[in-house]
Amino acid sequence: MQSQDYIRLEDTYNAPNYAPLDIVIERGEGVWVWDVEGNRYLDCLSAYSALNQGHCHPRLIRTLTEQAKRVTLTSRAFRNDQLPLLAQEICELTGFEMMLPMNSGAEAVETALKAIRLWGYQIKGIAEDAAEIITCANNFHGRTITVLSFSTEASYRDGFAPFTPGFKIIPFGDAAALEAAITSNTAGFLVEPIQGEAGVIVPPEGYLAEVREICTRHEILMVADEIQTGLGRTGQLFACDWEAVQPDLVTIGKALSGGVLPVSAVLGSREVLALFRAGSHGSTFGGNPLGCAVAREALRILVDEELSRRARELGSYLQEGLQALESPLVHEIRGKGLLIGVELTPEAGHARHIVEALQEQGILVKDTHGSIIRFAPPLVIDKEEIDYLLDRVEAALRAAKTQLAHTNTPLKAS
Ligand code: IF1
Repeated sequence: MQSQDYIRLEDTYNAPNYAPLDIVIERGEGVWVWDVEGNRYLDCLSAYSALNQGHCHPRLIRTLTEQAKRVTLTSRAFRNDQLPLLAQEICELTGFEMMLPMNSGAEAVETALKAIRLWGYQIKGIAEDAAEIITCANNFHGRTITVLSFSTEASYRDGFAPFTPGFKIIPFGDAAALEAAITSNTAGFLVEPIQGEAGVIVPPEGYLAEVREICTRHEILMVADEIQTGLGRTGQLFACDWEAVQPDLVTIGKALSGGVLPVSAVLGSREVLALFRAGSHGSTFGGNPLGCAVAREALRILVDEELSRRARELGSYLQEGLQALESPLVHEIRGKGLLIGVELTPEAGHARHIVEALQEQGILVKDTHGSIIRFAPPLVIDKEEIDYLLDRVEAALRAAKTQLAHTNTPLKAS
């Protein structure tokens, strides 16, 4: 079968809740993927930062297959020999006291929201049903109805009402707005240290430290969603580490399994996470031994291969390289580590055009909000591969510029 055959099948039998690029991936290794025709591409999306350790890392595949032969799932009705070790290792690595394992990122966020409310009622003493949680405009925390209740993106929300009450939305990056929004019923503040889906929006320096201080002073929980920014992506284990901030709760997912299986977790203090009681929360697959074994190895790879340091150094190298292209079509380059957003000028037209040109050159990236291209390759990328990427970005931007000069109209998405 050829790519077109797979695309036709997918479009016939699979719900159309995505508009993917027309590339059908068959195989992946490190930073590279191959389509069914055998064309090779440099993956600069990393499944939205889930593949920090690269595609099919040999150590992860070995752990996966070895554990799969032993036992894959016990449910939490019984104990297994992997969950306790993951919990211990993750706490020792991150400095948190406890973990609560789930599967998808959205589930980890839902879990954190439940933890905030438990703490609000039981510890802070908020009156029944009155707890409020503050969140930020342009956030992305997942797709469940409760999480969409505080999304500000119409395309994610439309048609899915009624929503869950109890959320307040303030501007991102504005510590004064947080302070002003807090009432005696506020239990927590949920925030992405860098807003990923919004277009790699980095808050003003000092924001996270100020948020920490405000949350402590007003006795509310600071909850950082590090599902996209965590586990090395921004050049530190957590993006909050850039400001030496320890939130009360952190959600992680994506790269926790190195892109092998859905494994997510909430990390936090005993004071908060020990409020869950038997029966008050759970998941059939959460904490399964296969996922836990893979996550343990994924974390060891992060440490052994110094992926945070790589992201920091190679991220600067890539950002500087993009800057040095001095393309007139680029409005701004921003980000931290290997989470980089390139915002095009209005003149450049729809970013999808450049994304498709890059695909033809063997580079996989994704546009967001029409004008932003996200570069987030696996953290195992090396300097030569970044040079390879920069050459092709330069060519794509130059070709787009030339085409613009000829047509004199902004490029449209095809
Ligand atoms: C999609 C975006 C990225 C996340 C943060 C929780 C979740 C995500 C900070 C939920 C998920 C994803 C999911 C994927 C696309 C993607 C995305 F463009 F939509 F926003 F990464 F930038 N918190 N992000 O970024 O995790 O339940 O998906 O495991 O929904 O299409 P999940």
